[in-house]
Amino acid sequence: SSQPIDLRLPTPGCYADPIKAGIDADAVFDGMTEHLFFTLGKLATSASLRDLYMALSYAVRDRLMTRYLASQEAIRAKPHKTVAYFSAEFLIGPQLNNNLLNLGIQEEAEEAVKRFGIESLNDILEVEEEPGLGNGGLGRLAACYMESLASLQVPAIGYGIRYEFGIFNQIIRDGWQIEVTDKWLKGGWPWELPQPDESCFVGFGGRTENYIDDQGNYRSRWIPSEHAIGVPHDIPILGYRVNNCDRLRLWRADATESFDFYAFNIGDYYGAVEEKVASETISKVLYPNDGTDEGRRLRLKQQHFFVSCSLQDMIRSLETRNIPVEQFSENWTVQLNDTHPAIAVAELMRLLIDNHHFEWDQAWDITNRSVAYTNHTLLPEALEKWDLNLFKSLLPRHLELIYEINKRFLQQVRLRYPGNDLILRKLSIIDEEGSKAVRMAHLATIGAHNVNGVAALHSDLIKRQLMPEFADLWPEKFTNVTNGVTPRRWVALSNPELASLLDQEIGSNWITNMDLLTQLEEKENDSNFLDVFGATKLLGKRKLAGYIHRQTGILVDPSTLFDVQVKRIHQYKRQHLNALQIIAQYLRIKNGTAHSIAPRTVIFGGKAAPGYLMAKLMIRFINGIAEVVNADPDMDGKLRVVFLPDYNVKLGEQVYSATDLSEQISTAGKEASGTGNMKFAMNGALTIGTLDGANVEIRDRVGKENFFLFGKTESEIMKLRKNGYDPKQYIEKSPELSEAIRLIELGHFSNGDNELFRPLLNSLTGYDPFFVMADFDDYLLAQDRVSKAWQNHKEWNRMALLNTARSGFFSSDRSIREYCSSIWKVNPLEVEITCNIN
Ligand code: T68
Repeated sequence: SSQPIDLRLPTPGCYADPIKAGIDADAVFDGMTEHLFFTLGKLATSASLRDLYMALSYAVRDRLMTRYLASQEAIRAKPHKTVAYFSAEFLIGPQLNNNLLNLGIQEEAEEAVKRFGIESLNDILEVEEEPGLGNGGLGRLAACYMESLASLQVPAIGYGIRYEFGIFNQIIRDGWQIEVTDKWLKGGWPWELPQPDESCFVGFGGRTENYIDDQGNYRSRWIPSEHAIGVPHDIPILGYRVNNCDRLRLWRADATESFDFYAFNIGDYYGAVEEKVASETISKVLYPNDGTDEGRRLRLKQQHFFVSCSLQDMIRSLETRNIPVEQFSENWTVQLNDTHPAIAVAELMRLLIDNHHFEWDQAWDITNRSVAYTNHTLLPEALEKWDLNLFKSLLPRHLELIYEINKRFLQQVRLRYPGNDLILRKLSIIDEEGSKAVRMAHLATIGAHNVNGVAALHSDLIKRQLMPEFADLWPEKFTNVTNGVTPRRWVALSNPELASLLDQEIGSNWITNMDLLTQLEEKENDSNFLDVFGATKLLGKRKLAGYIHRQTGILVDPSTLFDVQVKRIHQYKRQHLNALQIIAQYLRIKNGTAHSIAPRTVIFGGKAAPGYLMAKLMIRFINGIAEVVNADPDMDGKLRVVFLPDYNVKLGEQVYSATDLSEQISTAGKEASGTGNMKFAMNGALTIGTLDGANVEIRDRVGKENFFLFGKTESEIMKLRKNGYDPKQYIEKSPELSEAIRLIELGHFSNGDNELFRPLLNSLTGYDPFFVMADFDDYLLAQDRVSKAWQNHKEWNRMALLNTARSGFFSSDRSIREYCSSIWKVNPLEVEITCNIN
C-alpha cells in the first residue's frame, strides 16, 4: 500500500473515506451550477438536457481528480510495476453513470438533477454519446479489463488511439444496413484530459544508416522521411469504491509542421496543408472490420503510431522518476491485445538499441520479459500479415530488426529440429509462400514471454491447431485466461432491478465478489423468490419493449419469450442459422403444426463490416423475414422478429437485462470465447448454444440441465470437413429445412424477388463453410426444448436463477487476478489519501 498522499484538495470533502468522499447532493448541485455558468455559459433557467449532462459530467469529473492525481502520485513516490494494456480498440461505453456508481453517488446525483426540474437522472444519462472506439468483443474486453484493474487497485494504463470517428452508426433502410459517420466528438466530450506537454514524435518511411558513434561503436539508426506528433488524451478509469483511478491514454495524431509557409507564399493554398492533413489522417477513423484484415498502409501506420508513442511515454516515465531504463521490465508489463500492437516487439528493441544503446541480448531480455500476447482468433483470414514491401517502405528499421530477431530464432529452431526445413518455413516470421509478408502473430509469439487464448477450448486449439510447432518448442509459454466481464457495468448499471434484489438477498458484496452469488442457489425452490426474480426480468423486458417500439415502430409483448442474438454480424456467428429457424417456426404456425411452441420475440442486433457483403445480406435477410412475419395476422401473439439498429454498448445495457434466451450458436471451434454469452448468463438468461468458446465453460458451471446444447463439436466438424462435407445431404434429409429454403428461393421474404438472397443460398447449399445445414436439425430440436421449458414458468425462472447464481466465475475481476498472478506478476497498490479537511 502507498504512503498516504497529501494533496492540496481544491474540492472540499474528506477523502480518507473512499465512499462518497463527502460528496452530497448539495455538492453535486453546486458543481453543476458552477459548470453551467462558467464552463458552458448557460443559466440554469435555460439549460437543455445536454447542458445538464455536460454540467453533471464536469462536476463528477472534478470529483475524480483527487483520486486520479493521488494514484499517479503514488507511483511517482514509490516504484511499482504497472500494467500497460496495448489495444487498438477500447469500447468503453457511456462514462457518467459508471463514474457515479464507482464513486457511490448515484442517489446524490439523482437528487441534484431533480433540483433542476428533471424528473429522473435517466433523462440525463440518455443524452450521453458513447465513444465507439472498437468493433466488438475485443474492444469491449479491453474496457472491462481496465475497469477491473482499477477496482482491484492495480496500477494500469490503457494505451490506444483517439479515433476522431469511431465505429459507424448503423441505420436500416429498406432492410439494408447503411453506414453513417460517427461524429462522437461533435458536442465536446467531457471525460478526456488532453496533455499536449506529453506529446511524442513518431517517424515513418525513409531509410536506415550505419554510423560510428563518438566512442567508436558501430551503430544503426533510422532516418524517417515523415513524422507525426502524438498528443495524449487521458480518460480517468475509477475503480469501484476505491481511491485507485487508472488511466486510458489515447493518442491523437497531429502534424509536425501544421502549415507550410513556403507553399502558402507561392500560392499553393491546398499544398500548404497537405502534410497536416496526411498526418492527422492517422487517428481519423477506426477500421470497421472485425475478423478479416483490411491490410492497408494506414492501418499499419496507426499501429506503429500508437505503439511508438506509448513505449516512448513509458520510457520517459522511468526517466522522470530517475529509474534506469535497464529496469523497464521490473516497472512495466505490456499486454498486447491481439496482434494489432505486435509491432511493439520491434519498436521496443529499436528504442533500446538505437536510442538507449543497449546490446542486443540485454534489449531482447527486457523486451521478452515485458511483453505478453493475447490471441483472440483462429480464423486464418483474421491473422494479420503485412506485405513485405509495404512494411519495408513504412518501417525500414523495424524490418531490419525483425530479420535479426528471425535469424536468431530460426537458429534456435534448427538446433532443436536438425534438418527440418519445413518447420523453419512454418515458424519463420517471414511468410515466403506466395508474395512475401510479415506474420505479426509469429513476431508476437516469439517476442512475448506468454501467449494466452481467451477461453479453455480456444487456448487448447491454439496449441493443437494454430501453433503446434511453437507450443512444442515452448510448452510453458502457452496459457489460458478465460475472458470475463465487469459486474459493475453489466449487472449493477444495466440491471438495477436485479442488483437491488441481490443486495436485499445476499448483501451488496457480490459486486466485488461474484462468487457470493452461489448463495442464491438456496433460493432455487423458493417459489416466492422465483416469482420476484422473474418479475425483475419482466421489468427489463417492458423497458426494452418500449425502446423497440420507439425505434422500429414494432409492438412486442413483454410476456413472450425474448430470444436475443446481439453481436457482430458474421457467417461464423451464424445469424442465418437463427433466421432459418424462424422460417421453420413460421411455417409450422402457418401449417397449423405448431403445437407447443412458445410465443417468441426474436431480437437481433449487430453491425456488419461495410465491405463484408455476405454479412450485409444476412441483415437484409433477417429484415425480409421480419417484414413478412410481423405483417401476418396469423403470427400475432406467436412470433415477432425485430432487428434493432445500431447495436452498441449503450443498447447492450438495455438488452442483456431483458433477455430470456441467449443465442450463442457459432460453428464449434470458431468463436474464440464470446463475452456477450457471459453477460446474458449473469443476468439470468438461458443459453442455447454450441460447444464453442466460453460456452463450454458456461455450461460446465451453470449445469448442463440449465443450458440448451446442440450442434456438432469441434472435432466432429473437423471430421466432416476432412471427409468432404456436402450440405445437400443434410437438406435432403430435413423436410423443414428444405421447405424453408424453397420459400426463400421463391422470393417469399423478398417481395417475390428470387435473386436477392441467391448468394446466401448458394453459399449455404453449395459449400456451406460454417456448417449451418449440418447443425440445423439439432438446433431446431434444441429450440423445441426451449419452447417446452418456457411452458413452465416457475421451472424456467429456477433455471435462470441458477445461471445467475453460478456465473461468478465470468467476472473480469477473476480474469484480471489470473493475469496479475500468472502473467504480469503485479500486485495491487492501495492508494490512500489523507483527510486535510475537518
Ligand atoms: C473477439 N474478437 C472474438 N475481434 O471474436 C471473441 N478483429 O470470441 C472474443 O470473446 C473477443 O474477441 C474477446 O476476446 C474481436 O472482437 C475484433 O474486434 C477485431 C478487430 C480488428 C481486427 C480483427
